[in-house]
Amino acid sequence: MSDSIILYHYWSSTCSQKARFALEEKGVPWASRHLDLFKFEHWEDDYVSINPDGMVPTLVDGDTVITDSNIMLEYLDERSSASRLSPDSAAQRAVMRHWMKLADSAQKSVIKIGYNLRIKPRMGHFSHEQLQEIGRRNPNSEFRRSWFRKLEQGVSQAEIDHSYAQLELLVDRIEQTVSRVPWLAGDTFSLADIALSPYLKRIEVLERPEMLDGSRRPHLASWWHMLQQRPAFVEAYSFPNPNPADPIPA
Ligand SMILES: N[C@@H](CCC(=O)N[C@@H](CS)C(=O)NCC(=O)O)C(=O)O
Repeated sequence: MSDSIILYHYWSSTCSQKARFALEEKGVPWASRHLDLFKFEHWEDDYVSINPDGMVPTLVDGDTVITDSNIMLEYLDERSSASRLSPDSAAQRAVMRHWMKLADSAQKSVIKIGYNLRIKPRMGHFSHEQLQEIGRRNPNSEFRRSWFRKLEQGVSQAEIDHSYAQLELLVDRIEQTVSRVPWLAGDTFSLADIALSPYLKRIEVLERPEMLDGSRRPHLASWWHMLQQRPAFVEAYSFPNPNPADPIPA
């Protein structure tokens, strides 16, 4: 095992945020390898040789390479027994994993909604032809097809509305849960809270932040407040944006 874990990540990628949050909660020293997704550094050969999908994050721990953020969370928690982030009971761990799956669905929703708001403006200085050229470097044929579909057709209002409806279901489910127990998987803070946190943070900067208002969802609002007070949250989410010219500040 190497001295330090290496995390390849992007400052505002939701999956990177949850990986950083878990690293900080576990108190694990880690070395940052920041990849600028809008300089397409994640599609360069060296990186693709460790993550064939050309996605962030990737966690490298000696010979162990993990390319999925939920799996990173479980790996980090099992790797050391300090500050356990999984409940003791099998039943509560099942609940925790269910929330982690819901976090993956939330990621799909925020990516759809964020395309016009956050992705397109960051690529605005490229011509259409340049973007077509760049897109051909995407190493995963399925993701490449989806990248080109969005480039050529954009994301429709119907898809955006559907994604917001999915997020509404999610925040309702959170509201119901944390009206009964303090944390998503029960009595203790867990990987479930970590996994959902980037999607709440992202909702704040999309077009319907009122979804999180205490007047609408009081229990969710106090859970979200409590989550953001954690020193590990503050550290993970304050990773600086290395690009001062980025048109999207948060
Ligand atoms: N299942 C992966 C998904 C990773 C993922 O979707 N990463 C996004 C950033 S959050 C990415 O690298 N996007 C770059 C691209 O699509 O080109 C995980 O949970 O780590």
